[in-house]
Amino acid sequence: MKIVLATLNAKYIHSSLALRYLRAYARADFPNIDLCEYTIKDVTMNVVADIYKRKPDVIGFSCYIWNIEETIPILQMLRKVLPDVKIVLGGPEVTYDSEYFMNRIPEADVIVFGEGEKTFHHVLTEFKGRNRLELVPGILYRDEEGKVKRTFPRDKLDLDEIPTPFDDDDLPTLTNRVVYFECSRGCPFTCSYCLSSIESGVRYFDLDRTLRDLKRLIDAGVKTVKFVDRTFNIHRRYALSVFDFLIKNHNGTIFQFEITADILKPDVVQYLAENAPPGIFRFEIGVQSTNDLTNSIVKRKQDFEKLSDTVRSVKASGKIDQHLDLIAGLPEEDYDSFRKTFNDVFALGAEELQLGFLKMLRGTGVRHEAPQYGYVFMENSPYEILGNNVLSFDDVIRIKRVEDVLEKYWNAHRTERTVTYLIQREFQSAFDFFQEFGDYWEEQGWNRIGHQLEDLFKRLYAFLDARGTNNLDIALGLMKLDYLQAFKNKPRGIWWERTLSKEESQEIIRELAERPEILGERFAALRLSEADIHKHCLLETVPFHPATLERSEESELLLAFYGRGQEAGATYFYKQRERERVV
Ligand code: B12
Ligand code: SF4
Repeated sequence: MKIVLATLNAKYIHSSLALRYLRAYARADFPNIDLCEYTIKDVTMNVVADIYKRKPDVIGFSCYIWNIEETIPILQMLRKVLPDVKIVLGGPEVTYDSEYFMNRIPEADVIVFGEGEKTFHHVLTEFKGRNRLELVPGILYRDEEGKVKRTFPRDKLDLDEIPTPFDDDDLPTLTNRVVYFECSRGCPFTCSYCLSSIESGVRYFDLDRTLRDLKRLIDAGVKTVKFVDRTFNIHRRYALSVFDFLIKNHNGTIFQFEITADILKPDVVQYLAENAPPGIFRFEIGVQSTNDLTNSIVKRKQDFEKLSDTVRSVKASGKIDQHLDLIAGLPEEDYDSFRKTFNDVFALGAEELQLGFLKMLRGTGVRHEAPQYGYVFMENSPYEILGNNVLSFDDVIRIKRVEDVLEKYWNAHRTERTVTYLIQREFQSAFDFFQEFGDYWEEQGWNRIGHQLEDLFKRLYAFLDARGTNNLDIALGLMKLDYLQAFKNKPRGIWWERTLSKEESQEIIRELAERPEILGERFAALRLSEADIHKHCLLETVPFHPATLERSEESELLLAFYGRGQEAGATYFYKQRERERVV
């Protein structure tokens, strides 16, 4: 029996863990399985042609919120060109409201709900044998008259029954993609917007097996591993063992974890602060909302004080990047309350802050309770909200404008100095900066055109200028620093008007070549000749003292040095200029 296991990943860089498990579990009895990963951007016809040419008897498709709308047309075409093929669907998107999907997708023979490994194997066994699908727990199927029937749910698996999902011949295809990895299944929490809250209990893979699998990924040269455990740190000892193992064995692989920050114990943070190699771990922390009423409605227990302590301590360690998530549009969180949530969380200073909108996932509590809070939302996936009784559609689109500039100007790490300064000194709050800028961005029609790095800076400057921002020259100075930092080599052009004439620059360079100690010992130690300075340095002035950002009486000379073989960014040297003298 020839089997194709297929899915459309969100992007090429992602990979499907589910398909790898299904194959691993079935393979001993059904060795002829092709694992086919496409993306949601792939042309439907090409996907259909690729599956068709494999001449499968059974096709298993993995369905998620990000691919269901693109998967359905593929199934419709496959049914036409392979009329006898058995089509089996599984995955979180079809696990709930499965009858709806059996009706919407008449091409599907079977839908597997919940955990799929054992059930898929069982379905294949029935296809090969007597076709008694009514004996398979955990599915919906069509009986002889075409009626949709549902069987009882299957008991949960003992996870160690599942063979490792990572094959030796598969590993080379994964090195440059994100490899998803599970230590556990299930979440003890009950957040009503999340599918993981539906199933109770947490099960673990045997720790030694976990460490063995991780070692294989590291040895294969995989660049990024993302743990998909719902709350990685719920089991303190298990988590510490994994951290400890990775600290000793990481070999440059980057590991991302979803952490519940308010329960991460200070001793674990301290252990990581002391031992974690910089840049190897990354924490994703869902904060979602700081509004107590909202959190209690969605049954999310969260101690924001403790969460903040953890985020600050991790940040202070300087070793682990943190990515904090917010959800706009939760029940009873209106525009002003969301503004507060945003500002509370932004103040923690995490490297990234992601603002998403509530999605009414099939199967979740918030979807069941939607009428109670006046929700209107998209009919098809991703079921994003369009408003509710306290948040109008106008508010939703206003907040979308915040999301847009937040991504470009904060999460992309291009304008950190400038934005931090503006928020601290020129705007009432972080949210107000992003909102005002986002509104201006849209008014100018910039959301309809592309932009190079230089445009991002010019647009920020234009916005600050148009609203009559105080101390615009200081903001401009910081923008210069942020801009110059983005290059590995001396940039060819700059977007602002130079403050030093050619003659002045030449004179300064001559003087610096003769007396490099003017810029301090570190600069002198570089031993640059006049030609080197011309080639590797860029001279500018900024109107503030670099340490305090207070306005200097005389402008400050800035030298940006782009060293040979330097990883990224410029090294800056400063010198206060004196009246009557060039330097
Ligand atoms: C990795 C991941 C992503 C990746 C996608 C990777 C990819 N392949 O392209 C990225 C980061 C892009 C992503 C994005 C989003 N995600 Co996501 N994501 C996950 C995550 C963390 C892991 C998925 C995974 O591998 N799990 C492990 C495997 C083993 O479990 P599984 O996928 O459920 O598979 C089992 C069964 O479902 C079944 N099964 C699966 N496929 C098949 C196929 C067949 C034939 C059979 C028989 C059985 C079967 O058997 C498997 C083994 O038991 C899950 C949470 C989680 N921990 O599962 C959320 C999750 C899948 N995501 C979710 C959501 C809501 C999103 C977002 C909408 C979030 C947002 N930003 O608002 C976005 C979507 C973006 C978009 N474009 O619309 C929801 C799912 C909603 C849904 N109905 O699909 C989940 C479950 C999170 C949650 N708890 O609510 N996500
Ligand atoms: S949001 Fe996180 S903590 Fe809450 S139920 Fe989902 S996985 Fe668990």
